[in-house]
Amino acid sequence: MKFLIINGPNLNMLGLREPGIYGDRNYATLCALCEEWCAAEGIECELFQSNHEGVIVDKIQEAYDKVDGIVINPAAYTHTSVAILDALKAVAIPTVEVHISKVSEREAFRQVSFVSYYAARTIQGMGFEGYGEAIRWLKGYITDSGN
Ligand code: CA2
Repeated sequence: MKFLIINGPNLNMLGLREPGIYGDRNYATLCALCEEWCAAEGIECELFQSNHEGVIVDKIQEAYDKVDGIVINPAAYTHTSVAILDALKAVAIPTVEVHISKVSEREAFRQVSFVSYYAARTIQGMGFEGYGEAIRWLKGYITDSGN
């Protein structure tokens, strides 16, 4: 089983600012943890980060027929991007949306998610551990549904 883990704009800056919201660990630590969590489940994983909407759309399209599951934190594009939603729908790969912070308790604009219209589950407010929860849950979802 292979997962693609996508992180959107500014997540490469984790740990540098706003530790009260996103914690004090950096993006390299998040990647190492995701690799560990996937390895523990016997899942091959590819990590990808981009600050550009079209590049994320291209990456999702390239995953068609090559990847079994997608874990995505679209960051700010969560709240604006119909293009990322449409790309996920186009490739029809089982997907979990993750947010480090509890977006439902933040500004009104963060409470809108286009990606949620497609994602099988949204995990928020669990910090980095939310990616681990997403990886384990998505494996079970794919296995149980024969996806
Ligand atoms: O809680 C999340 O994971 C978010 O997806 C993170 C995004 C934000 O736009 C979403 O509303 C919620 C922000 C990503 C990174 O932002 C940073 C800000 C300052 C310093 C480092 C990263």
